[in-house]
Amino acid sequence: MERSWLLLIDAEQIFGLWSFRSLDGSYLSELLLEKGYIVHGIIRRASTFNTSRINHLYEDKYTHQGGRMHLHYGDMTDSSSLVKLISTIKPTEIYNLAAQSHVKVSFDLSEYTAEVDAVGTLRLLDAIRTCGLHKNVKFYQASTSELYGKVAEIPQTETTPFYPRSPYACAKLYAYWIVINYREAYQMFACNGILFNHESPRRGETFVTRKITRSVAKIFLGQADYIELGNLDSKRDWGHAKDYVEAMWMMLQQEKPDDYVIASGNMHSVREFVEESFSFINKKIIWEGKGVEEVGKEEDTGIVRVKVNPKYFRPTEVELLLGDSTKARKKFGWTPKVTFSELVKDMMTADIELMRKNPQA
Ligand code: GDR
Repeated sequence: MERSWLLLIDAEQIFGLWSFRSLDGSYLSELLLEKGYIVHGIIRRASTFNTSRINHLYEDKYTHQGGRMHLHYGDMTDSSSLVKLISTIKPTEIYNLAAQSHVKVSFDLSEYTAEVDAVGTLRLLDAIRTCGLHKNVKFYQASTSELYGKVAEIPQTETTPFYPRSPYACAKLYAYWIVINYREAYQMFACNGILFNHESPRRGETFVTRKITRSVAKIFLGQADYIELGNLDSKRDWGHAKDYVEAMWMMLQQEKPDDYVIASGNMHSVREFVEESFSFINKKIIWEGKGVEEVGKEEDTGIVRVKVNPKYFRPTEVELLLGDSTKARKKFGWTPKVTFSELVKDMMTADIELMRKNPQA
């Protein structure tokens, strides 16, 4: 296969850390390198090392030299950095995975979230035009199931109306439409992947699935006693990130650009995710109390392992999400391979190993 250039963007900022944290970025880089691509990633400057998820992709992980993986400094809030990178690299595919991607944090950093997630997408599209590459580049936009928010129908498809419920989702709504606008106005090959929650052992520690598997692993090893969570009734359609990055790539290989829902088609509550994680360590959790009084106890010992802390509640919550990815299946044969219990098993196995090696992790 002929080698292609690719520019991969990640500019996620969480809790003041500028870092190449993107879990999708690391899986997508692996997939594209396997396919013979040259991968260019954008990272933000940090005062600490921030490339742990992709270090294994370098030929020389200490100098980040050689091989087909390259990193550059750039930022979604800095147009000239985007123009410089695009004009030098001349990529054929661009995957915009850059975001302040934490929904709860977006209520605190609302303006910043809009700056990166909404206006940042516009800057990137405009940088492509400024470089005169809008007819040559294929563009992928990381859109999200959060757009559906207060859901109008179940399951959600490409035609379900949007009702965003956070500054994050509002910013992503702008990005979704500006991508469609540039597709129609300038005939750009630009696609929105409306991805539902996708997880893995590389998931950031503040997202609920990873928070649960890390804590249950610690409880199993005697390093922690309990976990504190927010809304246990919230329901999500969780899949494995490895499956979902394949869909991103497949979208850009089609004849025409379009928008696609990518989801597992199964929905579970946060409570069920907790139960499944504890069942991996042979513990059954029973629930007592209601609302903020609710606790999860170990059935055999009665020890409290789960507490509810209102500090994790969101001012406006997305109660449930369930996706229907029939369009992607019919158009390019995408189906998820990893089931819900396999996902939990993968994350639990990895976190037990991680905590065993490094209890401070
Ligand atoms: P989400 O993911 O908001 O769906 O967005 P997250 O894992 O943060 O929350 C999922 C649900 O779990 C509830 N919840 C908690 N969430 C967190 N983070 N911490 C807790 O302690 C907790 N307790 C309960 C939440 O209220 C929520 O309902 C993710 C992000 O990756 C987005 O960037 C992406 O667009 C969407 O998935 C698809």
